[in-house]
Amino acid sequence: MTTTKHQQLRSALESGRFQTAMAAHNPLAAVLAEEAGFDAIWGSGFELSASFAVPDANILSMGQHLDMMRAIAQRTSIPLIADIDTGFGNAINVSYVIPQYEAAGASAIVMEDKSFPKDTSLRSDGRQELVRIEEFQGKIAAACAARHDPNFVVVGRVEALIAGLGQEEALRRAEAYAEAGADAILIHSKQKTPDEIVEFINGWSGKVPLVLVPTAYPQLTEQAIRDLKKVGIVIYGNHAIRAAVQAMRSVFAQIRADGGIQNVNAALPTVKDILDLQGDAAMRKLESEFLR
Ligand code: SPV
Ligand code: MG
Repeated sequence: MTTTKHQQLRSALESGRFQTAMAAHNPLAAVLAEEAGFDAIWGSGFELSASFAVPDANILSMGQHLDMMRAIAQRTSIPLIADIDTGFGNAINVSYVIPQYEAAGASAIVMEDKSFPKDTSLRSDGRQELVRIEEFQGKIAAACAARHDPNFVVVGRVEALIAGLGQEEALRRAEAYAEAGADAILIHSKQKTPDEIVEFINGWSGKVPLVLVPTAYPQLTEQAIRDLKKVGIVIYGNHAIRAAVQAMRSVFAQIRADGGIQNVNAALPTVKDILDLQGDAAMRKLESEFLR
């Protein structure tokens, strides 16, 4: 029997095999992340919002995110970890949301303990309002009960450090969410050094593995994270969209400056490269088999 993407992710988490996940805002970014050797795709709300040029604050609908997750899962063979923000409502909404993400091909969801509509975590002076611990436990339990495949992974995301509520509250929430059934805990920090995260990790019981998103403290390398022991997955939360913005800005500016594409052309991927990424070979095969 072949191992499914869900099994692959769960067995890595349970056996302590460290996983890296790269953000994607569309299937092309996801294909490139898989090609680069990441273990999983992060179906980032921040990236998708940015790709629509709107804030990451539940401005996009769940349907827009879900459709993108389905498109990403169809074009990749590594597990997809879907960012479902706050779960789009209360525990009842979560019960209906999870089967849709599972059917779309996601292998995991990450749900955060903020109130709906959320504000993005890394914005300075963002509106960071958390729901009650018991309420979020209900949402975690609802997510676990709603999955069809027991290998589908439910990650509870603690925003207490982001909200400035301190280590004790963050640890209390993490413990409560693991108690409610979360398979892993994403602990987020926007401090510019890893100190806050390292302190949390040192205080963590280790009941379930942790997930980190080191955007704000990029100096924490994968090796340093591994050495901290309790972390199962590192997520690079926005590097696909930032790379895309950098590349487009630079190429667009050069074309304007040069008055044409004569100088940028050689430095860009070839059209053949893009055709390959589009899956051209598979279509040619279909043509030769079925076009009569
Ligand atoms: C995302 O990528 O959408 C995340 C991570 O949730 S962060 O933007 O850092 O909150
Ligand atoms: Mg997000």
